[in-house]
Amino acid sequence: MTLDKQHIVDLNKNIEKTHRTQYDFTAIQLQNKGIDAQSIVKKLKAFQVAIPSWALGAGGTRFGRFSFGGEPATLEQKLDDIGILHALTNTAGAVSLHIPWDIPEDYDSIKEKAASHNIVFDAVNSNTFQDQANTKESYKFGSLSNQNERAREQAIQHNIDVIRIGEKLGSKSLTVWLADGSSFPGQNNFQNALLNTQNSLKEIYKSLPEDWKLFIEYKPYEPNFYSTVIQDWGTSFMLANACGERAFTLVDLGHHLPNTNIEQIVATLMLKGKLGGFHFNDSKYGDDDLTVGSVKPYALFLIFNELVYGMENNPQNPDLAWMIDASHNVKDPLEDLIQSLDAILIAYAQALIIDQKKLRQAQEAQDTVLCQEILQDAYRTDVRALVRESRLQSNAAIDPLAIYRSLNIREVLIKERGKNSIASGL
Ligand code: RM4
Ligand code: MN
Ligand code: MN
Repeated sequence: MTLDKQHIVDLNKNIEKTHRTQYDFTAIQLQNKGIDAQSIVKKLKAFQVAIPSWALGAGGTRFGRFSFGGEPATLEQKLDDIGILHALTNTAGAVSLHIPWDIPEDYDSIKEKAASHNIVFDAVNSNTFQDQANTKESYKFGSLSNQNERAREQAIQHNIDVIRIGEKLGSKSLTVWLADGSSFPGQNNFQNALLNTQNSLKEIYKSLPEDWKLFIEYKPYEPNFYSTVIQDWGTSFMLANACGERAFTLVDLGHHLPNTNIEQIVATLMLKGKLGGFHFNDSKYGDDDLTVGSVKPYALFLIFNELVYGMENNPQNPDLAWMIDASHNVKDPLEDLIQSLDAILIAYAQALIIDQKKLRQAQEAQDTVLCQEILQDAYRTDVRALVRESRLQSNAAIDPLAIYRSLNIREVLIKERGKNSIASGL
């Protein structure tokens, strides 16, 4: 199904008046602080987040997978789902493909379909955490780090194949996330595993087109529970440096041990010009892949503060590849993604209204109380009207979730695709 933009514009009329009152109030509040609301709205309108092709279906828990109706069974249908999200929010203008879950059969028609929804192809993701059909070597004991040279070669070749697929679609970056590690002490030689990984990544890097970037993701544990080869940002940073200037670290919010200061990691990487990609989600314990902002919204705001600071002050750092990396086991994925996109823009807007000059002065005066006041004043400002205004100005939905529900989109998709369609993914 394709959403008619005019339909959204018409439905907006029902709440436009209420919205206008709220927006005017917010704009005056901000004006009193010397902030131009329109300039924030402009930045919100430009912010685009890639939707991963594996997030449109039901995610599997470790113990089961609970389907819901109308899941997209083909890549075309996944693009249609992102098209719905983009029409409603104007924030989902990109897709990130996982290979081999989503290898296009007909490149031209896939490109046409994406273009019809105004969607571009962002980073392509390789997958060496599962054995693929028709491959000789197993990744049970690792891929790029495997002691078996043939398994390493196969994994390197897979990454090169993924680059070639991405080239045909207009992608400009490859994301590598490895499940490699060990579950028991003594199982692996740490140094060999790290060296193998470094050499393998350098091989992949050699095949990277000139205008491409390589993103190296890290994660402390899972699926291995004793050690992970690329366990933290430092290891990723070291490997990115070993590869070269087009290799970067990728931060996934769920890939940290509880209470890690992620905002400080962001600041360090951006200062060094080495933060390349960013995966949004939320978590209580680990790689929980929950809706963005659902558990720790203040932490998200503090992270955005560093991202905004870096985007404004670190020209040495490239533009970031933003993506939502979430899994939807309980909610309708489209509703969940609408909530995530909203939470991202809210945190971004809150970070944009921090008075950086005043904060700097307070820091210099060593006035800790005032520093906290400045941050929390921004966090406690209701910026939702700015986010809504950014959507209204883009002919997207003032309230995307309400329109999604009022149009019964899930029911329409079930009618189109059936109750039992299954999306590829985990
Ligand atoms: C991993 C990691 C990767 C994603 C896979 C599906 O935990 O976050 O980015 O590609 O999950
Ligand atoms: Mn991720
Ligand atoms: Mn993850």
